[in-house]
Formats: sequence, C-alpha cells, structure tokens
Amino acid sequence: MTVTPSPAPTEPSDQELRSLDAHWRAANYLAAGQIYLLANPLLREPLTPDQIKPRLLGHWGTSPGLNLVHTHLNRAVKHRDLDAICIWGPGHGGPAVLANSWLEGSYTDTYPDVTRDADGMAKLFRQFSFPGGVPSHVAPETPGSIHEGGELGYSLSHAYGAALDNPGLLVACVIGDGEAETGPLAASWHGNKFLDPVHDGAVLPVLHLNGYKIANPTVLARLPEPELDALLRGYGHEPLYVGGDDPMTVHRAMAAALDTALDRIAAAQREAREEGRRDRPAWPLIVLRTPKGWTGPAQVDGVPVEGTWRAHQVPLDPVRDNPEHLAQLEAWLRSYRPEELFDEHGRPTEQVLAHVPDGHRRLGANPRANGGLLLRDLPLPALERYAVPVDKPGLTLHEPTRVLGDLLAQVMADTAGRRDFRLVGPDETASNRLQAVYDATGKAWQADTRPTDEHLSRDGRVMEILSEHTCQGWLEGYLLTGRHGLFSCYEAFVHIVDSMVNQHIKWLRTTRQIPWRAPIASLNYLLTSHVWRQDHNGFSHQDPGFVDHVLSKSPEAVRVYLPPDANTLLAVADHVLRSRDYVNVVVAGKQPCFDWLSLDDARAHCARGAGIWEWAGTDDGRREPDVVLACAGDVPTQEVLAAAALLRRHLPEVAVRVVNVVDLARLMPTEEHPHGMPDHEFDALFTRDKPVIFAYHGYPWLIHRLAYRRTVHPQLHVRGYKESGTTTTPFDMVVRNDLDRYRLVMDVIDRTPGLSVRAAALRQQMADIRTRHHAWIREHGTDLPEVTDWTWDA
Ligand SMILES: Cc1ncc(C[n+]2csc(CCOP(=O)(O)OP(=O)(O)O)c2C)c(N)n1
Ligand SMILES: [Mg+2]
Repeated sequence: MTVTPSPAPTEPSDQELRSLDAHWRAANYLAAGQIYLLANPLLREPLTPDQIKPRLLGHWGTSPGLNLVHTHLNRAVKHRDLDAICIWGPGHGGPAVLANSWLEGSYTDTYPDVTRDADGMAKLFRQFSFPGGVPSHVAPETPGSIHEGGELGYSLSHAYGAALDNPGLLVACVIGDGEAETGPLAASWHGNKFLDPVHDGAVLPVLHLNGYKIANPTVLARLPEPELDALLRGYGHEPLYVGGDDPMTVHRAMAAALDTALDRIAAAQREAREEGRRDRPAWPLIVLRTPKGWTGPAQVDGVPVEGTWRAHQVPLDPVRDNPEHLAQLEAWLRSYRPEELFDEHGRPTEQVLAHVPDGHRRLGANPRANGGLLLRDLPLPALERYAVPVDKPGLTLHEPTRVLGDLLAQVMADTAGRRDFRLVGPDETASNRLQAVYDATGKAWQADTRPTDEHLSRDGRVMEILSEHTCQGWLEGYLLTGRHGLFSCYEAFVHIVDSMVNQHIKWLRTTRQIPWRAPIASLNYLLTSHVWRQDHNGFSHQDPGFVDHVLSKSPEAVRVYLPPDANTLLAVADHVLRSRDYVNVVVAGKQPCFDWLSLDDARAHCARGAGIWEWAGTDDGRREPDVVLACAGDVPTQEVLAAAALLRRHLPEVAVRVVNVVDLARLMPTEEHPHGMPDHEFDALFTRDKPVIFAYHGYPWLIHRLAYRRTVHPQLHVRGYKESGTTTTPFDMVVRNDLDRYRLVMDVIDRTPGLSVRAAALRQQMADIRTRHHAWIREHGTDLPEVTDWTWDA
C-alpha cells in the first residue's frame, strides 16, 4: 500500500477553506481555554476572575502552528484515506494536540468522562496542567502520541523509526525551529539516506519557522531564504514554502503544499515499488513560516507579544487580579467566535468537523501510535543451536558477542517476511562481532555505493549511522510503533544517549500506569567493546558508567545484565528479546572469554540472577565460608576464578565461596526493585558477617549503593574500574584498577580474620608478581605467561 495519490481536484473551495478555518479557530480556542479557564468554557457569560486558573501554565506560542498542521493533516487524511500519524516536535504544545484530539473525538473515546460537549470541555480545560489532571506536554497520556517532545531534538529520528517497515504509513513530523538547532535533530535529517521507498513508509517533515525559541530568535528563521533552501536541499529534500499571517492565504497555501507533498510522496513510492526506480527520491518537506503565538494578544502592557518570543508560554499573566488582562483575555477568546464553532450543547459544529477523519484514521486513534496493540512475539530460535559445548568450566574460549551474532542472524532470517526486527548501531556491528547478521540482511543504505562497499542494501534491516542519538531515536520510534530491536554500542559512547534513555524510561514508567497503552517491546542495549578490553583505543573509550545512570532510574522499567560468558549471554538475550516495557542493558565482551556454564547451567543461573558457583569455591556449598568472592561481569569473573584457584592451591583450609551476579538489580532490596533479593536470601548467599570481596565490571560505588542496607555491608569490599585507563595490555588494565587476581588474593588475606599473619608469605608473593608484571609488560609488550596461559584446572 502506498500513500494514496490525491483524487483530483485538490484545490480547496472557499467553503472548504472556511470550514478548515473554523476547525483551526476551534482548536486555537480550546488551546487557549486549557491554559486559562476553570469554568465558563463557552463564554456564555462575561468572564470573571474566579473562572481563571490560579496558576497559568502551558505553552501558547507554538499551539496555533500545531493546530494549523493538524487541521490540514485532517483534510489530507480524510481526502486520501491515509494511514497517518504525526510526531509533534514542539511537544510543549500539549494544549494544541489535546484540543485536536477532543475535536476529533479520540479523546472522548479514550477518556469517556471528558465528553465532546460543554461538560467535557469544562473538564478538558480544568484538567490541563492542573493537580491530578494531565501534563502540559504531548505526553504518554495524549492519544495518538509516541513522542512527548519535552526534551527537544528527537522528533525526526522518532518519525523515521516509525516509518521503517511500515510501507503504508505516512509519518508527518513537525520540527520546531528551536528544536532544529539541537545536535540530535541536526543528525536526524539524514534519515532519508536510510529510508527504503519500497519497504518503508514516508516521513513528511514540517519545519515550523515561527521564528523564536523561549527568549531568542532561531537560527533557521533568520537565514536568508536562499541559504535555508540550499541547506534543506543539501539534506536531500525538496522544500515547499508556506508562510504569512493572513489565515485564509495561509490555509490556501498549506492545503496546496500538503497536496503537492503527498502527491510527490505517492509518485516516489509508485516509481520505486512499481517501476523499480532505484535512486533516492528528493522527499518533500514543508517550511511553515507563521508568527509565534499567532492570533493571540498582539501587545500586552504596551509590549509586542504575537509574533515574538514573548508569546512562548502564557501571553497574558497575571489575569485573576489584573482587570485589564482579564478584559484582554476575554476579547482574545471571543475573537475565535466560539458561538459559531460549538452548538448549544457545546459540541463542535458540522462545519468544524467537516474535514475530520473517522475511526482509526484520526491522528489520535491510529493504532500505530499505541504500538503494543500491533506487537507480535519475536520468533526466537532454540538456543541449543547456538550454545557452545562446555564439558568442563574454564577450558575453552569463545567470543560471546560472536556467538550471539549467530542467533541474531537467525532472528533476522526468521523476520525477513514480517520485517519487525532491526539492529541499530553507530558503525560498530562488525566491530562488535555481530557480523553474522549480514548473512541474513544487509545494512540499510540509499546513498551512492562503490564496488568496495560491503553488505549495503536498500532493504537491509541493520541500521548504521555514526550518531548514537539517531540510532536511539530510530529504535525508539520503531519500538513505539509495535516492533522489536537491539542497539549495539561501545560501552563508553552509549553515554551520548543518557538523556534520551531517561526520556524513554519516563515514557515506559508512565505508560505502565495507563491501561489503554499496550506494552511494547523492550529497548535492548548490547554494550560491548567494554572498558576492560580497549586494547586499541585506551582511556577515551573506557567508561562503564551507563549502568550507574540507568540503575538510578525508575526501577520498574530498568534491568541490567552482566553475563559472564557466551551461554549466559544467549540466555540473557533470549530473555530480553521476549520482554516488554523495559530498558534492558546487557554488558558483554567481544573478546575470547572462558566458557564457564553449559546452556542448562546458564539458564538456571540467569533465572536465579545471582548464585553460588559451587564448583569454583572450597566451601562445598555446605559449610559457612570464611570469605566470599563475588563477581559481576566477564573480566571480573575470570579474575575471581583465578583468585579462587590460587586460594585453593595455597590456602586450601580457607573456605571460599564464589558468587556470580548476572542480574545486578538482584543486589537491591526487594522494596526498591522488583528483582531485589529479600534479606534472608541475600544473607544466605553473601553471609551476614564474613568478608565479601566483590569484583565488579564498573565503578565500585554502584555495588555499595545497591547493597548499602544489607547486614554484611560493613564487610563488603568492592573492586572495580576506578578511572585508571590507558592503552595497555588486558591484564595491566585490571592491575591498574586493583581488580586483578593477585590483588584479590591480597584482599582476602587482609580481610579474613586470622590470615594476615598466617598468609603473610603468600601475600608477599602476590605483591611480587604484580611488580614482576609491571616490568614484564614494559619489556615484552604482552602479559605474563602465567596470565595468558591460565585456565581453570582446579
Ligand atoms: C533539549 C531541550 N533543551 C531545552 C529545552 C527548553 N525549551 C523548551 S521549549 C524551548 C524552545 C523551543 O523552541 P522551538 O523548537 O522553536 O518551539 P516553538 O517555537 O514552536 O515553541 C526550549 C529551549 C527543552 N525543552 N529541551
Ligand atoms: Mg520556534
């Protein structure tokens, strides 16, 4: 299905223009009403101070522009029977989107107590930005929204993500001219180099040049038109310009621009799909240049407001105790002539609704914007086909992400027909050893190709752009519209999207409380090329802090996994790809790593989330240990096992327990996280009073933060990355950060009662090896043979 070409004639008649204008006026009236009115919604009596909200909150300035776009999208959708959603970049224009949803009836369908009449209008007004009411932005509560727009910059990448693999969908996207100054938005223009006109839907950007941000002009609005035009053409678009401040002129121009844009989209899709045209279309884009706060107060207290930055939030404030402002507000609201727009029951008139589509075609009712409704389980193959054989732990080596790559290739192959799984990443899929996926699908690419290129294809479902923001935005848009995916990223650079993931977690946390929002597939991160193995890159590439960041967010929506080997990575991947409504962070190595657990053991271990590795310790799992060696992460696990082997050899009488943690949230109290362990379980695993030496993948204080309430906490000693990084040998990285096996043995001796004197010679031996290591690597450039040749042969 393509975007339907216009059944001619498309030029709106004067009557049509009048009804479009009536709709726009109604939406503007309702937007302003939400910001100001507590009562008297239809102004059937003179406005009095007590009918005004005591706190005036919300954003007027962007609203008339959003209302204009919505009004005209309605017409196009209805006229062409389009399957369309809209991403509202200036999401602070919540009043506008709520007004439109109420007008089209999707609001009442979703919230039946807010009826489409005078009573409902009063509720719509009262609840806006009011305690117990609805947020001021295009929030998860807003019907038809997949984009809050609170944090600006992500509208266009969300739009592209929604359009991928949705060939029949039109995704309109309003971009604020302030928003367009952000880095993420700037990068996301290149989405059109990845959008396949055959298998993907269309994105129609509407760049809203209302000229201002909160307190400043915007860069794009002040460019000379030829420069702006060259910029947009340089981004691969063919711009259509709409502008002015005379409503009828703008309506006429907007209707024509939208028709032209949609006809061009339909033509491009037809040429690609039916005529086999292979070049990248110059997709249309609308530049909408209208005044900020258009139709609002021209001046307030002698200062210009309409058409300036002063219109951004609440143009008249205060109102309750300022009779002049009150009179001005009343005149402003009456200028929309509400008595023409709403009937005696407060219902929008036929003229207002003339171009509003029906049913699921309404922008507030399209199921794509409640993607969980359309979500199907991912076909996941049996893990047995991909698992590595483990007869004895710690003898064989595999690259965990490469093993996972084989599984992902199968998922790609099995979704080739349904096209509902994508892998995104900033140019690192192969570097992260997931390249097996290229056997099943290529890398999406619509730009030029050269004979030396590999794996590029127009219909590929691997997405690689060197913009973590764009990767994140694409994947969010894709998931929010009911599909599945995985983001593979270097661990250090995933921090670039810290703020974006915050917003997504907030979205998930909120939607979990909204009954009509169906659960969506989780956002899964595979963080690899991690801190301990930056052999090529060094300090700039070493930062394990994303986990800290994510674990400080809403516990109901975040999960962190540190699988220590290939089979546990498979078990974790299988779990996260089946899960819903989470942000899952999986940290796993790509370098050869010992295989510790068979697939069955890995599954059992992952189900527990944390557990004793009886075969690794000397406490037999039956007696109370003298010391606990705990680990989380692949490199720390290897160091802990090497330390356990040293202790077994040199201090066999010391009962050592080895505990591995895969699911970090298990360390938290049950009240703080759904995966948290009750105290009695935690005490049983880690003891109440024995020294616990914990080797952790990331910053040590995270483990303290998670475990600070446990009885054993005073005895907890955590080793991890303490920002001592550089380009050096793998083992030197752990030595520099005191996470190495020799240091861990010293920690055990220092902290286990009775050992410090008894085991002083062993301690000295350990310190000596560290000294020898230091000299050896400087001479040979590689690690000590006893380290590189080590295997678990206890
Ligand atoms: C990333 C980010 N930085 C800053 C803000 C604060 N902020 C809210 S609205 C706004 C101005 C937005 O201007 P524009 O995108 O042009 O929207 P409009 O003019 O349509 O209101 C700013 C800076 C924000 N919401 N997000
Ligand atoms: Mg603006």
